[in-house]
Amino acid sequence: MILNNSLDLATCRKPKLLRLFWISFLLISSWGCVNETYSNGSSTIAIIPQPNSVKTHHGEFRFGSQIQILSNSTFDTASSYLKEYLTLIGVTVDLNSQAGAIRFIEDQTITNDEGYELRIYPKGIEIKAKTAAGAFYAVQSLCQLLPHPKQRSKQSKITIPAVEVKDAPEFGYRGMHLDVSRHFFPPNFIKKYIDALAMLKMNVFHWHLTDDQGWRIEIKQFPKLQSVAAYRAQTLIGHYNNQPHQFDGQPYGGFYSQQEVKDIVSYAQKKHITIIPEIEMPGHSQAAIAAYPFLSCETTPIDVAQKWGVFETIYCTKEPVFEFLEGVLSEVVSLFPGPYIHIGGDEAQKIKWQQCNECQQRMKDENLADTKALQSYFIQRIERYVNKKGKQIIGWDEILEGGLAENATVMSWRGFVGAIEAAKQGHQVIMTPTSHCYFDYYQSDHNNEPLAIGGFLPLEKVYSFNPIPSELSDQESEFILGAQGNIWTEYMSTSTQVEYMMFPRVLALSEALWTKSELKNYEIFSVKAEKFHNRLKGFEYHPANHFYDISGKLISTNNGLYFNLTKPSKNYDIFYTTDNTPPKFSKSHQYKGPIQIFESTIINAITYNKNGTPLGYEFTEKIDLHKGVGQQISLDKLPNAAYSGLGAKGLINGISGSDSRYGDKEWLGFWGDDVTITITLDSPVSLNSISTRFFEAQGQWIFAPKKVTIEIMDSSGTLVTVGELKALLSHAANDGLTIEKSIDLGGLQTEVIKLTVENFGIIPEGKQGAGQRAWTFIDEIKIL
Ligand code: TNX
Repeated sequence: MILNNSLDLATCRKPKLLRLFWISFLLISSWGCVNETYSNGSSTIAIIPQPNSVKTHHGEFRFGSQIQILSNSTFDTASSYLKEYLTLIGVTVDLNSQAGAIRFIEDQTITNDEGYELRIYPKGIEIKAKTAAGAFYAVQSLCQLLPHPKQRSKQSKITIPAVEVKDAPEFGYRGMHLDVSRHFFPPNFIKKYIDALAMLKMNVFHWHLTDDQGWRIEIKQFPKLQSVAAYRAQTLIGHYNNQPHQFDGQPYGGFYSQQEVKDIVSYAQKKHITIIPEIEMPGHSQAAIAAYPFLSCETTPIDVAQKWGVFETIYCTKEPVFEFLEGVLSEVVSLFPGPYIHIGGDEAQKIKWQQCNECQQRMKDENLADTKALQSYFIQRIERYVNKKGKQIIGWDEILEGGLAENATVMSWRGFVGAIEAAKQGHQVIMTPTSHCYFDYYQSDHNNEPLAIGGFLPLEKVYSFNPIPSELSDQESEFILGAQGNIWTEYMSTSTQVEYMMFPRVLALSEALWTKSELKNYEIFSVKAEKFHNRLKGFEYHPANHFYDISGKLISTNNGLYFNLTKPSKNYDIFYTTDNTPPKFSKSHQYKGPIQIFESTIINAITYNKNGTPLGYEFTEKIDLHKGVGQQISLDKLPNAAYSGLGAKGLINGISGSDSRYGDKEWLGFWGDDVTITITLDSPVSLNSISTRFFEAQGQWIFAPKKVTIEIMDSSGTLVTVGELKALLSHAANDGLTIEKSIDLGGLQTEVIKLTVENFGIIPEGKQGAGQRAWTFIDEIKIL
């Protein structure tokens, strides 16, 4: 066997000692050192996530109808994956022979355990890695250079260009989560999901197995978790915000048997994916309580939840609950060989604990100041048990409240704050902020998008994600293990919909986690992603395609206002009109550059392919040229990162956001904060009126502000109050709605306008999110 005998291509020096195999290999090859650094996504070397170094060379490797692969048992997962792939595309493989055109080589000098080197010569392919995982990732890169099964036509020869790839990941934790409680997905789909992660060199699958709406893992000691907790009587129809709530009347449910779990775990192991099971506690536990009412404080029977949200009934802190959970965890621990068990910890309402004698007694006995400390006691007890079983716990960032369990890893979802706090305390952190990682949010703000929970997370924003919070020192950053994307499935009842929400955003996440930030480039990525889209379809996935959707942006320059149209794909042209007619596939309607805006205008635009067939959504934007458009604006607080839209400028860009969705790029969201907005005009103007837009969706914790005060600067430079907007709250606003209010100013002159927007405050009892701070959502401020 020829194992440690390869070429140092980095320097293009020819080694002195070559075994016979390699001499003949080289003599006939036309390999030349081109050193062309990868720079263009449309090149044939389009790999996602982008590798550290790609150098193309002259020549290509040509596959025949048969090939030999030389490997050893260390690389079984990689070589058998490759064999399967090649077989799919019509190449017969002879594995473990004494020689091979494809050779796996163990190389202990590769520093990163998941790193690899892949060299494609005209006469053969060489894969070097230190570990099985590294070799597996080399194979993933190689497969992306090969056709996908549907692409392969029987006649054509398969060739791949000569290239040298040297690669290793930036982050060790590269994950995706899937909620199988709100909707259940069969074992075969879980495997298909794992397949997709493997293709993208992701290495963790976070399996959210229990929640209020269904318990999905067989626990042999507690059979009612299967017979009762795994099923709900019916499911909410439409969005939670639509009132009154309606239900489909259809029983729904399912669970994974322990045999199925074992099978999935071993399937994932072969793809170098660790599964982290999540058993939620103390909140999001209504399904288990429906099966065993003694688990709650009140012990009164309840149903498995039929709608979404946060529920007050949670596990009690009495002794039998811990016995139950330890019983559950003992079985879970034995099913999952990975190092972590996720114990939830999020969104636990404490009201029942406040009213429960046993919980109050527990607080006295344990000397706990409040119910946050009681939650901390709960998690710490569970942690001790899990640690005793040889595993570590992970919890959502609420586990920081009331004191963090000793060895816990924090999953930071409510932004970056939890991550910063945990890392500063020396705890490991997994990033999954809603702002960049919630793939249940809309990916396009077009009205035709399938119903989603809300929010707005387009591909480019995922791509821009940097898992390291800027507030951390280099040393503290070491605690950031990586990140994951979350797929909560309240609004995804089919696996097709899960795929639609997952792709292409998971491609962007994979690159944000694997690739060095200096090598990231969105333009190149989007070209590669468009190509990858066909590959996904070849594997029967159902990815979303927004590559031809147009987005527009108003730009204010010294020469006036312009409107810029862009789309992710570089293929095909945009056609547009400004007279509110549909754009034609004609030279006169072709977009060549930013459109100058002189008056209020409606822009219609669409992408046509070469034959004049429209692609993607039609784009329409109404620009309302009021006196504030393109002027100076500042805020005393940044909007929440998940709802930062176009930033302050978006409040005076002449464009109003959606009336029914607060997540688009026009709306700004502030969580619990008052905010002051200052608009400075180029020169004094006479003000007839000012109008503001707010969003209200009480079911999602969004309330109109308590009050808005409007001040203007008078000629002496003093700010004077000229109006107040009050009683903005709509009492019927469980439905999402926009509140637009205007104030008459009768021609007052000013250059500076200041709006102070006072947050609603704490959400009252009886409403979703009771006790939490309300959100304020603000859109266009029209100055007339
Ligand atoms: C918050 S993220 C939740 C989930 C919901 C999700 C919807 C987290 C720890 N809890 O229960 O499904 O929002 O986006």
